[in-house]
Amino acid sequence: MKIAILGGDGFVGWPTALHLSDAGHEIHIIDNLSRRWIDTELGVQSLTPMDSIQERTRIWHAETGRRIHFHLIDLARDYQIFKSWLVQNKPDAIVHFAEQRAAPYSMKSDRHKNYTVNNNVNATHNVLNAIVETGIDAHLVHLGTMGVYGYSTVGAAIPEGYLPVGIDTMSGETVKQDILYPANPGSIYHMTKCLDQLLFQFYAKNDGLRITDLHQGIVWGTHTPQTERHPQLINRFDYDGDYGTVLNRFLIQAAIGYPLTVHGTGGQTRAFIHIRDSVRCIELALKNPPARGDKVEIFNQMTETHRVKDLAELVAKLTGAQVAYLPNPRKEAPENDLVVNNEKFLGLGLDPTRLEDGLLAEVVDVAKKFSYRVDRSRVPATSAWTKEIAPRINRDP
Ligand code: UPG
Repeated sequence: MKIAILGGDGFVGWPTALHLSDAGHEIHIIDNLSRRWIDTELGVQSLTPMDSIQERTRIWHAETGRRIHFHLIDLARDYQIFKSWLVQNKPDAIVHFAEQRAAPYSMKSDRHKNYTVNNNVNATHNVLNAIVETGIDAHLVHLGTMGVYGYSTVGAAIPEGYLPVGIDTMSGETVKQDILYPANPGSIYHMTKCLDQLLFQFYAKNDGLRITDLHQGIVWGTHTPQTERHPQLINRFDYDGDYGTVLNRFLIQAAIGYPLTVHGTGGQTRAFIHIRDSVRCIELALKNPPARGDKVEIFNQMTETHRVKDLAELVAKLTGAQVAYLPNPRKEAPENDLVVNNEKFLGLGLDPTRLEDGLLAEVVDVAKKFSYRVDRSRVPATSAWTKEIAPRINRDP
């Protein structure tokens, strides 16, 4: 297949590009390199030393003989350029990662809220609009989030996208209907992914677009077999208070002797997936497109659930790190249960990497190896969800 990877320079986009290139597909990365600009804005850098995208693709070609093409396009702004690109290249599939993906970054200030909404919603709408306008028959695979469901304690498993409900009619009958699971975002970033869902529903219904939305859990790890082929193919690894996700943050904190930053009681239960499984799931989704006229296909892209507190204790046990229970900078339920249905990917053959299989190797290989690159002052979470929460954040555990 000829596949366009929008946001192919990012944390999940880059290993996906390599994985799909390795599997024999023709890969075109479209990216505005915004993630690199945000590093500059925040004054942080990836834990792992990352080369330019051009250098990365050059090394991949030298290693494998395969080419990955790079196109500098801003999807939220350069609609006409993207449309022309589609007409010229006619990809069979488009994988869409091109969104600002950090909840804390999206909550930093009014400017960051506006940026996240404008960037994410425009990018998604421009992609859908351009597919219809150019008439290309590309399957769109979007990286969504488990965060669209929210984390309320209803005590029932979260289905894959759609909730079967019975609606009582005026004539006293009960009509069965599948509705989109009620959206319950916990940040401006997560809210943009809820808005994306509605855009997908409309374009699938109105224009018959073939769309798959992947509701992904929190990714941990950094390597895939392809990124390990050469030091310059290494994936990025974020540890800072805005972009670092919880388990990767705990791993690097343990490596530098920084108390593990648990928000509140750590009773929050979340869904997780290893980066290796994430790229495999995207390949499985590409191989199993919905038919034209079908409803949006939704998968829950996660493999296990854990409480934040249990993860901290596990990392502490493995490494001897201290655990710090800090005031929570976020507005979220202090405790929740979470049961997620992920039968579809398991049914398609996904064999998950379990936390207990890979955790220690990641600590040793990545966190310890590159710990000399950590700026400790960037570890605390400084982005508060509300003005009332801001003064309560303890910046130095
Ligand atoms: N948390 C801590 N300590 C930390 C960081 C986070 O206790 O140092 C808590 C946080 O309060 C939350 C949970 O851990 O309860 C998860 O936070 P985080 O790992 O930052 O995940 P999300 O904010 O849910 O976002 C990540 C990705 C996002 C993706 C989502 C998938 O950034 O792109 O959509 O995971 O669920």
